[in-house]
Amino acid sequence: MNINIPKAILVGLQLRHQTKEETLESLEELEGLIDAIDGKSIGYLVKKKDIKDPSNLVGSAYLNLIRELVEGTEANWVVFDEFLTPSQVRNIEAVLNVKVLDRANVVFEIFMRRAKTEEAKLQIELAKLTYELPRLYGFGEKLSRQSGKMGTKGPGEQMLEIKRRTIQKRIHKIRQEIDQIKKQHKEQRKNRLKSNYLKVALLGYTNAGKSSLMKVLTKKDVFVNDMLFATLDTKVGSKFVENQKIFITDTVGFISKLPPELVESFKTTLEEAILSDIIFLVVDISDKKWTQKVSTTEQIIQSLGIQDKPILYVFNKIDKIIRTKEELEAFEKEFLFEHPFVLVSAQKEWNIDKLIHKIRPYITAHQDIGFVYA
Ligand SMILES: Nc1nc2c(ncn2[C@@H]2O[C@H](COP(=O)(O)OP(=O)(O)OP(=O)(O)O)[C@@H](O)[C@H]2O)c(=O)[nH]1
Ligand SMILES: [Mg+2]
Repeated sequence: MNINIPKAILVGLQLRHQTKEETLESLEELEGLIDAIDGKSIGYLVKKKDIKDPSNLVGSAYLNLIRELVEGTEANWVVFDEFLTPSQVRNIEAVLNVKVLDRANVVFEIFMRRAKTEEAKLQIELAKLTYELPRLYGFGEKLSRQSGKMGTKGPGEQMLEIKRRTIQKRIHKIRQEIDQIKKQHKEQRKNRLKSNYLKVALLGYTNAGKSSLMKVLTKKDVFVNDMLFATLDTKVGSKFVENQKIFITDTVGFISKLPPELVESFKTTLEEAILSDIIFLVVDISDKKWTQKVSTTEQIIQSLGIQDKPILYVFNKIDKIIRTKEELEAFEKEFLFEHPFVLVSAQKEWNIDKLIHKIRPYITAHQDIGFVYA
């Protein structure tokens, strides 16, 4: 193993309402996320616990066990598959003597590395600071106790106050900058919204093939890559179906246990999706965990408040399950799913015509209603 690659031990909690299977699946995903920030998982631990320990999450005895493991394996990171408070991080680091990360840190790091446009960079910084701000409390308390005097602000508390104000100011500034960028985009969006055209949003788990579908449908040159969170910016392309223009939006991919601050700040990026008429919920059907990934995506769709829009489930990467297009028809007949769906391969361009066919009624209905947006 390359000595420059940090070795990570992963720690997951199995809480009262969870099965071991669920915890392991989440840990497996975390392994992929760590890979994306150039770390290497060397093993994982699952701690069964009814409630999280407020001071160090897993309890002191278990922490000592992790320390022994860290020493024995010379691990560089211990990554917890949870969201930790700063005091938990400090308490855990004090015992383990290595870098402690939580799931949010890893996700923010990936997003920061992937962000290309100014808007995406600002959104992520905003999410990160919003995550950190409430976590500053407690830190000052502890430091100010060291100052001794009662009733006066200790140096720790003053430091905390300065840090808090700096973060608040930065958050304010970022919001202004994002507003500015949004204003620039507004005109383009207004034209699209005012038009009678149908708007389709591609939503789904990261790596499901949303950008690949976008590319096939619109011929727009979007970034496609076999990595988590390849797309961080919403991109809009258009296509003509029976002489009618439709707009298609590619969006950022989802994962389970996404820090809520990130979902919140990505709402602006996902605005195009929020304003769409139909959702294509893209699923990698070759992924053995596709059902869970569908549920996660549905939950995020719900948190965006767009669950009542028509949703077409687009099962992609069917070429990884069946060998030829001829077999597809037989497979389709066997495949049972309770919502409207279509089986496609963006890579082989199988069933793309069928996918388009499915939205034809919406295009017609759209024109009949004569949709005009204010
Ligand atoms: N075999 C196969 N691979 C596909 C298909 N569609 C996409 N891929 C591959 O899957 C990987 C992810 O594709 P993307 O289109 O970047 O996925 P995405 O959903 O946009 O991912 P994020 O932007 O990370 O959310 C790439 O390596 C694609 O080449 C398909 O139909 N079949
Ligand atoms: Mg993409």
